[in-house]
Amino acid sequence: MTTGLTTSGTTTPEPSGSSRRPAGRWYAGGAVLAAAAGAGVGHLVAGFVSPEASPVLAVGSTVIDLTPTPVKEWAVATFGTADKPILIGSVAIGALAVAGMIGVVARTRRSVGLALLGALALTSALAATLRPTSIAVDLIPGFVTALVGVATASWFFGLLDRWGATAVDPAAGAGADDTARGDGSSGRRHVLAAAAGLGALAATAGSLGQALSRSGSPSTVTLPPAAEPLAPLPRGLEETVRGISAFRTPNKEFYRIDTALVIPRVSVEGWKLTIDGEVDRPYTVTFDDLLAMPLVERDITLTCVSNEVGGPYIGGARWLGVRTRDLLERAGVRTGADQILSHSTEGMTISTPVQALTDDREALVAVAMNGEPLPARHGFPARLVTPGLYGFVGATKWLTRMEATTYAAKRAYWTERDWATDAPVLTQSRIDTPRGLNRLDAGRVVIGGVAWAQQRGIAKVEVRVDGERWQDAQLGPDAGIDYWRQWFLPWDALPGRHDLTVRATDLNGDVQPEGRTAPFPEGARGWHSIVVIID
Ligand SMILES: Nc1nc2c(c(=O)[nH]1)N[C@H]1C(S)=C(S)[C@@H](COP(=O)(O)O)O[C@H]1N2
Ligand SMILES: [Mo]
Repeated sequence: MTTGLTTSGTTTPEPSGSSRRPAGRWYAGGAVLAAAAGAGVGHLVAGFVSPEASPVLAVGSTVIDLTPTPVKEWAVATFGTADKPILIGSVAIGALAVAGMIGVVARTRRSVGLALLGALALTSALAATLRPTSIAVDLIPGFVTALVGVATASWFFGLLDRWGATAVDPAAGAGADDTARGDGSSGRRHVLAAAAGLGALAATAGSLGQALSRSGSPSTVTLPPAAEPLAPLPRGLEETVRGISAFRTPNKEFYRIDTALVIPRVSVEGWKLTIDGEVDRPYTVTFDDLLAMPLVERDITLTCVSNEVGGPYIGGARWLGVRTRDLLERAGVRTGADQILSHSTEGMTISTPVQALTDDREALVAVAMNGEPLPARHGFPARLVTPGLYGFVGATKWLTRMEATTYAAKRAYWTERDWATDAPVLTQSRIDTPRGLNRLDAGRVVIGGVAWAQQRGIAKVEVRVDGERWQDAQLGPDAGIDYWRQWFLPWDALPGRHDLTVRATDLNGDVQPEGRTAPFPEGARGWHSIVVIID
């Protein structure tokens, strides 16, 4: 009689022979490897059916969707663009840790453990279907993960059990020094080989899946020239003022903000843009149809509403695209519709006033950025660019549908998360050089930066050193009211600690307000101020 069978009902009797099983850590390790193998194969399958539905990514995306806005803001502010790798890493480590604990359970309660492991994997299928963008096939990677995870775990646990049964005292030493016993040592070798196999399966399947979801499109498209080309952008101040933002932001340095954990890889062949909803003549165009429409060039500065005063989420580019006005006129937006709800291939929804997409500002469905097809991360093959509005209400990437509707009838992704419904870009200015807290030598220092007030234009930029009077900065070249202005002011710096502050005035004569507001819900206000130390 084992003690397990003689104890009272409060303890569940262990299955016979359980005391001869290897220690719990072997089961924990096996469960971790099985979970990794499951996730790896799930990731590979997702590469074929739906990259977004990869188990870890699906959970990560759902975490993003469910995260309260202030926490999201904090994550962007703290981790910048590293926020996504950090999130993916945390989800993966968390899931593997849970799998490890389940492994310990599975040592004595096999079916409970396997069921828990399956449930863990199925949360990723659940997460994938909870996404606003989900499609039926999104269930597949999670199910495959569960299937492979449970099957390999059950197989591996079986090896452990058998090893335990054949070794003389595996529970004590987990078979550590049973080399003298033929059975025990071959059991141990079996187990280690199986573990290595599971690890290899996880790594190979995972990296194949990664390669698959990366492969896709851009590069191959050739774009026709603009029907209305612009003169080349004037030379910017960056050639003379060191440290100032380039007048035109190179694509590689352009900020990226979106909720996509994997950059959608959209192939032009399959891509379509549909214009429907409250319109008289709904229609759908292919990429070639779009390129056959008159293409115009526009210099537009794009800004994120989450940009803090002095922050980096802004860039200026020359966009090539079709006027949204032309596209919407062809469909005939009905009176009464006040919102265009744009949809992206990965399910984002962004609301833009019909007014902003049909008036003289000439918003675009852009296909090129700075002379190249849109990079995948910036919305290939087509995106919305609306001058004067923050990106979250006018710059839908991976655009695939523009639905005419009303603000009363439909709410967009960010609106549901309490951001402003309509958000014109606020006048702002930023000191790029010197950098805050820099130490500099006394003498001539050039203070420089950028200022923007899309749709209104910059009239004046002023700089204040400590408590002195405001001095007018010199403005750089002008590329229109929708584009930022560079500015600079030479300064004879004396030793000591100095506060430098900048403020801009728009062409309406409105001075940028001093009082700070947080980016949420409609953009940050306030003057950018830095401290420099002069030696
Ligand atoms: N599909 C999609 N489009 C999107 C977003 C997104 O999350 N998904 N984010 C928007 C936001 S908040 C901004 S600021 C701009 C940023 O564009 P960029 O990444 O090209 O700079 O894209 C907008 N378009
Ligand atoms: Mo944004």
